[in-house]
Amino acid sequence: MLKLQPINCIEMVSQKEFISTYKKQEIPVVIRQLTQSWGARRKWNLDYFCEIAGDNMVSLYGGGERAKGRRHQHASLLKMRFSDYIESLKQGENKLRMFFYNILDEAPKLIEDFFYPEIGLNFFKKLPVMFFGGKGAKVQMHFDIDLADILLCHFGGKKRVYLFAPEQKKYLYHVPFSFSALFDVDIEQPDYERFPALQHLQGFVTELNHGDVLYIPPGFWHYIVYEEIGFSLSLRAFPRQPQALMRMLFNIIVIRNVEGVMRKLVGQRWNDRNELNAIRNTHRDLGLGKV
Ligand SMILES: O=C(O)CCC(=O)C(=O)O
Repeated sequence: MLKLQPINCIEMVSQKEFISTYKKQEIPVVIRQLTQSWGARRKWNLDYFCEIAGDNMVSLYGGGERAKGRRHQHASLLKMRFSDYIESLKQGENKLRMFFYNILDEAPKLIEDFFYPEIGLNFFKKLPVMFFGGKGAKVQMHFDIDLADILLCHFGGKKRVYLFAPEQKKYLYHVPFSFSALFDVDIEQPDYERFPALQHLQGFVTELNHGDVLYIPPGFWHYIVYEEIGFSLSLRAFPRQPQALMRMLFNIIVIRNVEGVMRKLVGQRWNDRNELNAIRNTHRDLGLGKV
């Protein structure tokens, strides 16, 4: 059955230790006190965001639905005022999420509330993005197209994060021309009849609380469940080695565009074919018989 080990939690880390123990070995870790001196740790709550950016229109994603037909797989579901979204989060269960919200463009005042930590990563400072989610929101299993080293700095209520190293891809029902697993792959309630390969999966799990920072090594797959309303800031460092850089560019320029164009041209048949192939390829490669 699916094997999960808890992600190591430490209070603080020096640059030297971070590089040798975590970055070089690609081991995820939660660092609890890295945000200790940040204004964000004291200030970031729903009312504060409302004050800073309440009038902005924001795009919302998720809602427990996969993108169908000709709709882009990462298209937003709807737009609303940030303050209305925050109000709706306060009402209880809410699966709508804000995704990849670039605060440099959208709410630059928030930049004053954090620092780029000196832990040996060369951060890309034009992309401090935030993610918001309501109680019960889930993030489909995926890996990040830019293959970045990520610090996911979490605030607000608890959220559970599952991580899987890139070599676990063979068990994950990767949908061709995407960066995701099949939408129905639910790590918390795995359907081993439909997806028997999940039984071989090995990964990591942790619960992030206000102020915790999770290091996600490049290419790690992640699946996230918001237990409560939460918001995370992601700081990213792009790959520098030529091979990884080429893979990142290939993902961004080729794969993403092929998927976008084919969806537009072919529609749902393209999606159905890729979803079927996710199962076929996985079972074929593992010798699990025909679909
Ligand atoms: O925390 C979230 O809502 C999503 C984070 C994520 O998927 C990412 O950093 O790629």
